[in-house]
Amino acid sequence: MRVHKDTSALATRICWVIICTIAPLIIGVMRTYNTAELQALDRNHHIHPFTDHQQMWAKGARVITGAENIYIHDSDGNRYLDGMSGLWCVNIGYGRSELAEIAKLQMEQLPYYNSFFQTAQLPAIELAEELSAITPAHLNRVFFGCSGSDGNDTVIRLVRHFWACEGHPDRQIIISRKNAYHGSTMASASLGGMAGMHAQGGMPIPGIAHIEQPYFYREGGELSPEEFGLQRARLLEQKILELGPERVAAFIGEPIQGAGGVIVPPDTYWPEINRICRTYDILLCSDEVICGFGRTGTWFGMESLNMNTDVMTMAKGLTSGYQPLGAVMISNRMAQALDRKGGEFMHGYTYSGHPVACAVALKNIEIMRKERIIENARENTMAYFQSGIRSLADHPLVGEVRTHGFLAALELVKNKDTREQFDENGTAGLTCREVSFNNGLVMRAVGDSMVLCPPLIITRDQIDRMHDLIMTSLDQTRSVLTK
Ligand code: PXG
Repeated sequence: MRVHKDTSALATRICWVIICTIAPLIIGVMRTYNTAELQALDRNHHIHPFTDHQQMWAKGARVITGAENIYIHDSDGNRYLDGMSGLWCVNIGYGRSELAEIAKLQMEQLPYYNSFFQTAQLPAIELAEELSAITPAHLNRVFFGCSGSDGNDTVIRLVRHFWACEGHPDRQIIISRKNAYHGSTMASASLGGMAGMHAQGGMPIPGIAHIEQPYFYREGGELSPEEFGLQRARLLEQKILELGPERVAAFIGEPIQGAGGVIVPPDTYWPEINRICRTYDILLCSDEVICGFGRTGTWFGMESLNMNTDVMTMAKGLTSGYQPLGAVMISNRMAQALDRKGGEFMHGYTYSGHPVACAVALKNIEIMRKERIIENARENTMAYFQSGIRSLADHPLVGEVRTHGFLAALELVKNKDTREQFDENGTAGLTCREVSFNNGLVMRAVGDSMVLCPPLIITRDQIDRMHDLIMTSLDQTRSVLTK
């Protein structure tokens, strides 16, 4: 009897503890923040990246409160299929508790220590080794940062430092492409070729040159894709000769341009770029921030697109977006030169090799390997996704379909024969994005190209569902635009 009494008293106490701790939390959250209040606070205090604030304030920010698998939820209880993996990054999907657990463990053991001045810590050491293992054999040294943008700043400094070590300090110029996206710092945005970004704040910085992109649909003219690929690649050769090979350090490109609208280059493009870089001994930098970590069906885009990369930038999928982390890998040739003659590399960030971010990246890669996420996608779902997307070429609004791996773009046009756009302001894209959000699907609009980049774990059933939502959204967009 006594035991029974004690047990029930204990149970009552536990119930009270639960009620007293959880109820105020729930009530507190509900009372403190409804959507309108959150939007008002946001409006008053928060500067958003790449956002027209006047437009956003007119309707209020969409407040995202939770996520699982391939879905996100907003503060009004709506659920959306996230066709963009967040911002091209949540490759293994949302809600993997293993990543939360490893972050907690690492925070308890060593929440922070730096890698400056001859110190090191375990997660960064292990991750450096793991990245050497999963990248092609000649890439074995890594520099850590926090993002793709600072990674590309690091690329500029590393390649210039390398050439100085090799006795060619005049090899300073990096060649990039118009409509490329390499980040948002002064240097990485200058590397990028986004005219709108350059128009704000005095970019590009000196020492960077741009050539045209391999955008066949809009710029291919009468050429075949193969001829166009060669022609655009040979612009690199022309630029090198114009600047003088002794002044050029490197060429940088995304294997497939992501933020530029999923521009998949013709098959002839990268092999010709490889040849040109080899001929003039120009370093080839592959910006893998989007194409890395399985996005194209191999660990890195340089593998599926056949690039002879000397330097590789990665971020996003490195942690599946669960922690901010970036990395730059360099070839053995570069590493040896830096070892021999580099001295102190005067570059680094407080959070270079952050132990929590590195621990999360290691667990993310472990999950990808154990669950064969890339292989499964390549063997079971990517081709299925692509054939569904390709079938949308028949839709009256779709001028071109571009797809590779788990990347796709549907370019919307007013007239499929003439490729005429609805207008110059991306109205068609913005309309379609809004309509698809209302239908429960996140797509990104790059101008009038509707872009998709779903988590690699998406199943065939979910792809079917996504396809239906895209179809409905295209039909509704057409009704709005042709009203
Ligand atoms: N390189 C590439 C190829 C990228 O796509 C960066 C570098 C910069 O990474 P960070 O981590 O500094 O953002 C990126 C980022 C968009 C969009 O609108 C794309 C990116 C970032 C934000 C928005 O499509 N890509």
